[in-house]
Amino acid sequence: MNAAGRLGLYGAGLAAAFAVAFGAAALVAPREAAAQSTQQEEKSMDGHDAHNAAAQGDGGHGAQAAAETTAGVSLAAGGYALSPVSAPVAVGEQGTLRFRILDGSGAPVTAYTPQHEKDLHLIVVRSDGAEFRHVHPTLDASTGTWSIPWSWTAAGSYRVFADFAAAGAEPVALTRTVDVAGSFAPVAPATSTETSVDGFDVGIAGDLVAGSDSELTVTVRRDGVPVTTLQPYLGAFGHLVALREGDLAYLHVHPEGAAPTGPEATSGPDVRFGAHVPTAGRYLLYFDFMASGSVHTAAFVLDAHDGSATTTHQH
Ligand SMILES: [Cu+2]
Repeated sequence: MNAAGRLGLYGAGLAAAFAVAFGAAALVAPREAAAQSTQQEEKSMDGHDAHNAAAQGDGGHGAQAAAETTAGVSLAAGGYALSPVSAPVAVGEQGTLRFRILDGSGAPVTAYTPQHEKDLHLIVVRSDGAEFRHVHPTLDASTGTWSIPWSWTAAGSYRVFADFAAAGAEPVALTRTVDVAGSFAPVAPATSTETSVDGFDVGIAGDLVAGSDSELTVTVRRDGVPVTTLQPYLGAFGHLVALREGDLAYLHVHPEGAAPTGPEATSGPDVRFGAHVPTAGRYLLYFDFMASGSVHTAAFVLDAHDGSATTTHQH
């Protein structure tokens, strides 16, 4: 499919909410949203002195650089902050993971705009990329406290990401570190484009090019047979979270294909994504999909190439 067709599909497949939802994060993938983010960034800079100062200090290029290096790596952004995260302190301890989102005055946020059918997406991953979880906690609207039953299965230093849009505000992804006592042997992520999960064989194809829009295609098979019965999950046939190795900068990548037409709709075996990665280097990718009535997560590791090294684009 040519670029124009792909963009068209993209526009049709993504609800307007997607563009609004992810317009603020320069890291984020959708082409449409990426284009929009530039405009919104300019607008938002008027209200953000620090951001403005950073931009001016770098001859006008700082805004882009600052946005690309800080998205999803801070506990405060966009006028909101992630409170300290309360969770069990040791492996195996049954408890609750709790936190609040605070506004600029320190008051807990109790009203949100749903993104992909949820008010808040919680991503938890160990610093080495292992132990990934993508879950949806419950909001106590009277206190603004988010909570979810929780226990750790492995020790280590974890990053917790809250991906949300407060009512009337741009979406942000805020993050904190939570340490879980005990010894752990970190896993060095090696490049991986094929994996097996819950009886499904899942592969990812495509080149990640720093600073460019890259198309990634995930393919799901079972016993060698393409799976064409992928089910809608959170308004799409799959969700892809990408984290940059090193600082775990957070990218929520979204499907390029048409959205499910209803709860009975099915798709597969391919799910396509648009990814915009800010820098060369290694990325940890987590593909959540629904099949046979339950959610599965396939993990991949891809290296992004330096954009300047690629002079021609081949398809
Ligand atoms: Cu989610």
